[in-house]
Amino acid sequence: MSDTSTKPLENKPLDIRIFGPRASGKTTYLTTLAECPDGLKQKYPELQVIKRNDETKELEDLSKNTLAVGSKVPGTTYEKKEFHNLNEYDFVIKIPGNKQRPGIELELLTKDFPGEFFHDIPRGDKQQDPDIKKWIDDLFTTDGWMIMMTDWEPENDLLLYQPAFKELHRKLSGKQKINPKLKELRIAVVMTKCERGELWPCRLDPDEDLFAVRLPKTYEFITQKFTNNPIQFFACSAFGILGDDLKNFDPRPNCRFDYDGPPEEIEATLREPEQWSPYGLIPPLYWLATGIRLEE
Ligand SMILES: Nc1nc2c(ncn2[C@@H]2O[C@H](COP(=O)(O)OP(=O)(O)OP(=O)(O)O)[C@@H](O)[C@H]2O)c(=O)[nH]1
Ligand SMILES: [Mg+2]
Repeated sequence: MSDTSTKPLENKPLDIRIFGPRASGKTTYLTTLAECPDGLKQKYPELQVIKRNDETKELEDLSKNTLAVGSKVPGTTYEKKEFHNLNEYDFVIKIPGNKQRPGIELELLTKDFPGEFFHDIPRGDKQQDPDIKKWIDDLFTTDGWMIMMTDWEPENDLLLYQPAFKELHRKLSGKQKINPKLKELRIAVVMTKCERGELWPCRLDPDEDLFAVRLPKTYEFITQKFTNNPIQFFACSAFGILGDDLKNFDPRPNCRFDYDGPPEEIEATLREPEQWSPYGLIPPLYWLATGIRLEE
């Protein structure tokens, strides 16, 4: 018999930061989580996503007005002076257990940074704006990071991603000398938009088949240097494919591209909102909370 009960994880909420380059799908991820479309519930029967504050409830409204009707969420505004006004989301997520995994009830606190923040990280202490430094310092007050990337610009492997991880590693190592508890900070590195045809077959082994191949320098740096912290690689797609259960199998991406220009300006929307079945949204959260990796 499978055990579908959920147990509160700890008294302490899981406080994480979601960051990554522009248009990597951070806000869409959170909006999809808030919406919890039927396709997600089919994968996790009895999954409950409770929105605990107004900002989180607004995410669900955002979904109803955008993703669920086939348009996209707006980019997150980049206003450095607004640090204290970044939205703070508060969810309770009840993930049912089964034979393979214990059910958990997880309170998730999170902030969603605008992508420009990630592009500022490699500039390092000396060149960073004092307002950006506040955002960087905030990263080290948390339990975990979800770093979201897409590989639409492979040259960014050396120009952006690896330098950003170098700077994060430098800061983290320095801070760990003063605060060894920071060695417990978990880092989930997530390849988003993996419904794309060339990525979809690789989603099951994202380390070897996505990161090592698409972002080799970044992958090499992370695996060789981030040895003090638990770090794992994931693949997800907020949109998913048109039919990923055996009865209605249809491997075409549930995605429509509306502009054939630079990657950050490509507007992707759900092709069939009625068939919305996100992939891989829960495993990074479950791992950040428990250290246990779910396969979906
Ligand atoms: N194909 C595909 N496109 C996606 C997916 N998730 C988001 N997008 C699209 O990617 C673009 C950027 O999504 P956002 O969620 O705004 O990205 P972001 O990381 O929050 O961007 P910033 O706030 O500008 O940093 C939009 O056109 C989305 O519709 C996905 O799973 N698949
Ligand atoms: Mg955003």
